[in-house]
Amino acid sequence: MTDLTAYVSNASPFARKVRVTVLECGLEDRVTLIDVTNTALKPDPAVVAANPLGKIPALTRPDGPTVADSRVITRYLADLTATPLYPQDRIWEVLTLEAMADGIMEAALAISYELRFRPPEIVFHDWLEAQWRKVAQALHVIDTDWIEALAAPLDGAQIALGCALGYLDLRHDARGWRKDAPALANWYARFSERPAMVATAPA
Ligand SMILES: N[C@@H](CCC(=O)N[C@@H](CS)C(=O)NCC(=O)O)C(=O)O
Repeated sequence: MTDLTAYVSNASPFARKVRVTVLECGLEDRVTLIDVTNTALKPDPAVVAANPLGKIPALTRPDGPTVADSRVITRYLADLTATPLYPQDRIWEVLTLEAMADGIMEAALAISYELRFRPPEIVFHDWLEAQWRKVAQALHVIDTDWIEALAAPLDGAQIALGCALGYLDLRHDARGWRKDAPALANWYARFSERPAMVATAPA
């Protein structure tokens, strides 16, 4: 029975969190994925109808309001299937690391938007570098303090981090994030081989 609909796109790292979670929770038969082209300047009307913020991912369901914001959707899907992606005994670590991964995506996406939408003559280069510093600082802290946490059974933070690193490869490969985060690079090399990551890799 397909009763849930998720608005997603191939390149969006936030939407990829949901696409990976659908697969990891075995929900492919219940969730219809609708691929949209959605930007702040040209939002998809169906996305705005589902989520007034005009952002993807958004998940509509028959028995309540649209679930929006990737980390709310992933938790909803995990809860629906009793998949332990948010284990109570380490919930604050998982939520904190997921928030850090989402923050990496936000900063990386802000760089992409600045370069894609602002006329080249008024691109604010200091601001681009300030956003990249956030990414680099977060990667350093994860590489230094969080590698042990990444060895735990699959959770929502690992999914978010995998999608954040995949997005860095997709849009900011030239920055070479791996050279300053070797342990994280090792973890990601293994994590990105999970079938759900392979199946959702941006084309
Ligand atoms: N905090 C949101 C961020 C979602 C987000 O920024 N999505 C982007 C695509 S990657 C988007 O829809 N942007 C359109 C806009 O900013 O209006 C989440 O975790 O879902």
